[in-house]
Amino acid sequence: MADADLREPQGEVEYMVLGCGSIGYNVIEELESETRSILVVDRDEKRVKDLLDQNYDAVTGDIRNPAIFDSLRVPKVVFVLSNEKDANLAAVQTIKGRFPEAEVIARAMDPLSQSALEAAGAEFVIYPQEVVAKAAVHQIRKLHVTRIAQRLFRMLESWEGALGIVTHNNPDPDAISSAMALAAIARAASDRRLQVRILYEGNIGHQENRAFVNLLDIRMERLTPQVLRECRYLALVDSSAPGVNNNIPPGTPINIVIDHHRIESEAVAAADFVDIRPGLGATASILTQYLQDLDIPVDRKVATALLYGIRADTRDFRRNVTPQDLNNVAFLLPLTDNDLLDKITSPSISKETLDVLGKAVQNRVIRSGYLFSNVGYVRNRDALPQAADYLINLEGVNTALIYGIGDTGIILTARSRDVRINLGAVLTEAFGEIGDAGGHPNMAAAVIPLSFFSMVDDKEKLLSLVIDPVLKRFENIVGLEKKEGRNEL
Ligand SMILES: [Mn+2]
Repeated sequence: MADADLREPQGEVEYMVLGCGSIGYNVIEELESETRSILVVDRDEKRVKDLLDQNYDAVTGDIRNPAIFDSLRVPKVVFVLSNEKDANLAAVQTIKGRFPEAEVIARAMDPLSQSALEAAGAEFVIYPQEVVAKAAVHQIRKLHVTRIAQRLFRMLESWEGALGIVTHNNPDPDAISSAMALAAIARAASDRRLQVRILYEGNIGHQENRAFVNLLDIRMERLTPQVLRECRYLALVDSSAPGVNNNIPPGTPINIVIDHHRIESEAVAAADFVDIRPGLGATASILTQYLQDLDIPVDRKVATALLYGIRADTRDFRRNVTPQDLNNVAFLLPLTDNDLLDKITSPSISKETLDVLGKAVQNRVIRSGYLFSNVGYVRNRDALPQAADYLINLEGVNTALIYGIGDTGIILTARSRDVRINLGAVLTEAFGEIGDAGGHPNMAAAVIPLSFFSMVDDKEKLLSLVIDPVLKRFENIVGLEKKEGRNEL
């Protein structure tokens, strides 16, 4: 091929820029830091002369004319950036037609030419107006977020005394890690003048959550009226108002609310600082962002806790997770303690959970793909869903209903792999009127209070007396009662 020989020998060029107005010029300036191996083609002779004066390689030519490429060696990367949409489209078509290997980045003049350029084979099409609009909105959001964190910091800076950080009842890793991070921010802001106390009610049931608290050595206190009086300031994390899934008496003044749950406006406390972002997968994600924005050093425990909090609330980054959450995870990753994280996620099973699992396996009754199992009296409710998760894997089982009796009533947990059944709806229909029920199509739970029977000592006997009509409601709705024969396993 003779085409390359027509020009002065210039060796291989890495980039070609077609059309060198203001955008083209900015691109070559940007590329300049890594290479001078750039060839510019522009039809304006004066512009080409200016570029040559600045020591750039440039030739005069109309990029609409396919013949100009006869005498030019087309490199791997071509920027098509003139401000004429027909010229850009023609150039992309010629290049893609003749040099399919070349990677083409093209400038669109409007949304319509954007799709035409893509159809012509451009690898990447830039519509500058859109890029500017996106950057502008992104920047202002970033600025707002940073301002929010700074406002929190300045507020904490001015406080003295005790700050109670209250998690929701039966706190989960999201709530606990958020409280830890807020405590770290409060300490940094107040130069340790603020005495920070993390408060909770209920229990920490699931063995993974207990491992989390123990291994990270998290100090938490019970939320008692006495402790509440001692705290001059109160913050709520992962819940939005006093009395909303926490034991603070409604009406108590709250200073800080940080949450990610979608809520009605009445359920948000009037506080000095409120940051509720239902878009995010976890409250821990919001706190992680504060730490980044404020440039506060994050210690290993806090980073590990936050990462675990985000992971748990998003079910291993599969539920309600946003790019923002993943950015925050990326920030935390190098700061976390991997060994610790491993230990939390594979904790040893507590004796009670093991007992419940054992009873669930032993007492199972299977009928037409439905597994029922009575686990008797249970103190730790979290054991039930774990048993159901385990038994749903049995061969021949599509739906598992595990039930037992707690201190206040009958507890049922169900799991299903059967796409025809909506468990949440079934349990609500069966038990919604006589108790609390709800859930998702494939996992649901119900609690039926037994207020009249709380005097009974032998809870298991009580359960065996009342369970038949209870199960009947479930069987009727799923249509199980019509099928004859009990093939117990
Ligand atoms: Mn949460």
